Amino acid sequence: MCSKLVHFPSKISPYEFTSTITQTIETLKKERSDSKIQNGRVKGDCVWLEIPENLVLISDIHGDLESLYKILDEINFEVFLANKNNKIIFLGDYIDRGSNSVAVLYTICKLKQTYPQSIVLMRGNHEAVEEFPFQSHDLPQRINEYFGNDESKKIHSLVSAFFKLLTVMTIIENQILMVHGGLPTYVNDPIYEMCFPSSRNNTLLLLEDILWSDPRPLENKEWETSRRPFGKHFGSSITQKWLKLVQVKALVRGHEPCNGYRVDHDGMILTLFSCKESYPKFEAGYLYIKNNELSLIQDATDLSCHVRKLS
Ligand SMILES: [Mn+2]
Repeated sequence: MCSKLVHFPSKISPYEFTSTITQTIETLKKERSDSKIQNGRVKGDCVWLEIPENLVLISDIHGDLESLYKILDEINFEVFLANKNNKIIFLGDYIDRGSNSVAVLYTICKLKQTYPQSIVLMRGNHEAVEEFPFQSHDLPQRINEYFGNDESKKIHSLVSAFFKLLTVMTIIENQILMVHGGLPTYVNDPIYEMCFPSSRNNTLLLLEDILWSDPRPLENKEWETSRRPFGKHFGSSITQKWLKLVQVKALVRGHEPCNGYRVDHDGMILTLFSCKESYPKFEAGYLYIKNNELSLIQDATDLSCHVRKLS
């Protein structure tokens, strides 16, 4: 157990959970309306950051509280987050599959509450079930088990409102681009569209690819249909186009189990995966990199040297 996570009750009351999510919703709304975070800007669903002093990237957690606590302990999170020039960026998929989705949600909200300038919470496909419904989504059941039938409907709709405020793309200027799943294969100026959506349809098309797609080594085609219910498989020509458009050296994303990390598309993509509980055949990892190291990287292969695996 992570002994240092202040004010963490062993059993979260419905009131404590509800007020924490509500406060986090207010924080995220304010961040969007102010268009800013320490050393960065928030525009629509995008966050732009200068290079942080120290950067930690945490990918899929899927209700695995133990892995999340291990990472927070390893990085000495209280000291790390007290410095507003440091950032922890979460790549989404906080819930489902693991045994402790409720406590994971509570923890990430508590972190955002306590250190609003140092935490970026991104959206994963598991946080967008209303837009892209799929089977094997167990959050409603977990909420029901934890808080009981009377409270669960109200709590679930509050959590859904929180999910809609999570951002979907983070850019560390001139260095890396981050999304949960993959890169959109269309729309003329996708970045502009993400920041200033022209229509809900366009936004949904982009959102589907960003939250659901996976990179594959495709030859002679830009993309193909995915094995998943949504999104696509995108090839390296799409990745190349995006890295040039955004002027960054690599894409970092999660969404696929691997042994902590995997490098794709000739060193253009780093896939990170940060949980173990529901994926015992894989390893969990997170990225920890200092500003001088980040400015020196050439590609995702260089970035991968800074992945730390959980024991
Ligand atoms: Mn995912």
